[in-house]
Amino acid sequence: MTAPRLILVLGDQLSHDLSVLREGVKSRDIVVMAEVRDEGTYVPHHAKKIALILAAMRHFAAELKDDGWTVAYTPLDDPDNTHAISKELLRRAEEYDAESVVSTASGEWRLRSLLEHTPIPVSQLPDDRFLCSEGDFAAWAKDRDTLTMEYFYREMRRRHDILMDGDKPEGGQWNYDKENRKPAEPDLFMPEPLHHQHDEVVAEVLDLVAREFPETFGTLRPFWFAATRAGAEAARDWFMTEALPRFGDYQDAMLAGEDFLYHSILSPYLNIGLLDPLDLCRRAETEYREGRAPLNCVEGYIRQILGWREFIRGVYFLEGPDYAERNALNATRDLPWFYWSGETKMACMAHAIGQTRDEAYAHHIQRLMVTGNFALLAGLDPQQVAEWYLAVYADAFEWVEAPNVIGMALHADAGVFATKPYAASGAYINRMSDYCKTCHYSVSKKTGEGCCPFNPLYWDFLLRHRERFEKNRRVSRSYATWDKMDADKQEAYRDSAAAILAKLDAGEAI
Ligand code: DLZ
Ligand code: SF4
Repeated sequence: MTAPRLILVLGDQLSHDLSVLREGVKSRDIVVMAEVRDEGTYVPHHAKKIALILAAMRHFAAELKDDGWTVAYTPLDDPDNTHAISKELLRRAEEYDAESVVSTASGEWRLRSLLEHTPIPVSQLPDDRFLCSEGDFAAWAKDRDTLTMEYFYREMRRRHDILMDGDKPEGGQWNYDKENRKPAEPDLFMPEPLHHQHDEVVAEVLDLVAREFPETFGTLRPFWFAATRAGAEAARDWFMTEALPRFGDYQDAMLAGEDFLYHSILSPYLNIGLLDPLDLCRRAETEYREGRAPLNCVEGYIRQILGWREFIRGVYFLEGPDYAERNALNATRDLPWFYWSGETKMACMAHAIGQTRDEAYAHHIQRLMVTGNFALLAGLDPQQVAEWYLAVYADAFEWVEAPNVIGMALHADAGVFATKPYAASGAYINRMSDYCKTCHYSVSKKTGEGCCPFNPLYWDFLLRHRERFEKNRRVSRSYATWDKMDADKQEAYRDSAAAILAKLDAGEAI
């Protein structure tokens, strides 16, 4: 029999059909899994995110053992732990007399490169848990001037035969987004996501995280994420019946005190491999076909998974290792401390950040149009902002976080796929939420003391980047509005923006 190989399984690769497990030989190879400090601290991950990953890794390792694999598992507090993935591989190679390692390619350029440079040869197989391979995405993108998610999505619908009526889209339209922008009203019957009971593994991991990462961001307890496949599947079934039928209508809405609305909260499970993307799409489609959920909700949900999620990953790997370093708008302002503390008088920011601290979760519009929009308008350094998003969300891994932050929210990639900067004044937040009602600032006040900071910062942002954006058809109207404004009003906007930015620079809370 040939020498054993090590099979590396990372903390976001917890799927039984992982390419490297399909390739491995149970009777010969050793699965290596390691809880290491390097992965826990390359950004200051949210305590709940670390706990979810470690608890799910432990459950997955137990499932592999039950399935007949030999698993060399290093707990975080093992005295022999070297606290780095590549060093753990070397240690295990010596222990098991193995000369090579196979892995499924990581979702981050950083780890891919680290594994390439490990002294023992590591071959990295494609991660085919995604529905569009990196090669297929590159072929689709080749010869296109602009990368448009909508066209990619249509091809994915056809290719995977999801929500199709022959060769036409179900219902006659590909996209029902126009129906999905309703502001929400408080509703006594709004569903609460499933809260999973702790088992022994979770209880032990929570103690471990509290002990080993005492300074990390975020509230650890109460902890209600599932850490097993069965738990994640129960959360999936809950979403399909309880929230999907209203998901679409209110997917962009925000309400104070309602952290989840009709969102699925499945992305943390999906992104570590406990759920399968095609299965989610097919189950959502069944809800529509059997008359339990309307088409606009089901299509909107499927678009997030089959369209947006695959597209975004395609962009990350197509654009290359420097993608996360881009800063096309030369934004250099430091991330204000209130992104970590939540201590700001802006109610929208305080709500989005406060719930992020407590739940390691905020939905897409909070991320894009509140914290992301503020970062764009205030000219915050994209790398500091990206690090924040990567750290604070339980579902954040760089393949998904970087394009959403660097590309979509901050336009720091000069518009690889976003045709305009997602800049908005307070009016947008007021339309989509009830945050402004209780805010220290007045959303209807455009300038001066007590004005909503988003109002002057919006104009200041557009003016700072006039050369770049004024010919953009999707923004040019705003420049025309500015040009028609009285000089006094223009000056008041400029002065108010300068005062807010000066406060940020002085480290003062706003
Ligand atoms: C995010 C994370 C954390 C916090 N801890 C571990 C760990 O201890 N061991 C491990 O194998 N993976 C961990 N991960 C996930 C990796 O960082 C992940 O594979 C990369 O972010 C690439 O997506
Ligand atoms: Fe946010 Fe402005 Fe509304 Fe306050 S007034 S909640 S800062 S948008």
